[in-house]
Amino acid sequence: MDPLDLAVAAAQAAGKLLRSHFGSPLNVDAMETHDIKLELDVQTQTLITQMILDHFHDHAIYGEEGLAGNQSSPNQWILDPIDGTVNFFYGIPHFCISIAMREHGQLQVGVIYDPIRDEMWQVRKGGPPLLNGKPIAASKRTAVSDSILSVGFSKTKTTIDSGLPLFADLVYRARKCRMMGSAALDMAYVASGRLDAYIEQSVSLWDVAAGILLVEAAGGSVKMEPRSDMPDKFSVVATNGVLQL
Ligand code: LIP
Repeated sequence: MDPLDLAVAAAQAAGKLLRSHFGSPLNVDAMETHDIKLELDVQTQTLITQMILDHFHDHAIYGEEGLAGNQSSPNQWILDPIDGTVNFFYGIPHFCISIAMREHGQLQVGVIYDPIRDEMWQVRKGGPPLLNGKPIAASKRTAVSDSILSVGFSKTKTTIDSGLPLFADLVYRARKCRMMGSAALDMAYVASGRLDAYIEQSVSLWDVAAGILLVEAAGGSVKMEPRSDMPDKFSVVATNGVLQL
């Protein structure tokens, strides 16, 4: 099976599971100051993992809810089963499934699926970025004063402290600043021209992997800097490619 078609099928199956639980009582695995971990996060990753390893027995899975498969494989799937888990828990219909695959470290396919709005973003390396089968492109706005931006604060006092000064600066300069709670959807919105930029001080690769391929294919640009103080965490600045931040 073609990896992109498999990623789309897995995202649709996961989306069906999430829709069936959305708005219902949920089993909470962990309730933290600025984060919530649901049993459904693990259940959904297990569903996606099973579908992938059924087709590609020897591939590696790297997901928010853990590792699976052959970790020394050059083919690695990067999964966020529910991006926007806190939104999901509170019944806010703004969350998604994010699936990416990379070969020898090079991103090859990316899928982001919003199961409530039934919006499926997909992209293959070198191919057109698509939303529900139609080509998309990043916006052309250059002036921050004309722009709408999304700023994320992540989950810790440290990341909030480091994000506040940036937010305090941009909120006066941009037309509007939003805080939407899903890094992957923020990236998809930049790729679709709905947002002109998305900035966050601390994300994991699974939050943004599919979005990186999508934003770059849509004419935008993504800067990822590893955080020296947090292993496997990155600061990210994704823009339409022309915005003068
Ligand atoms: C979320 C990100 C969001 C960030 C949250 C959290 P999760 O991912 O999408 O941008 O602000 O703190 O990291 O935990 O819902 O997969």
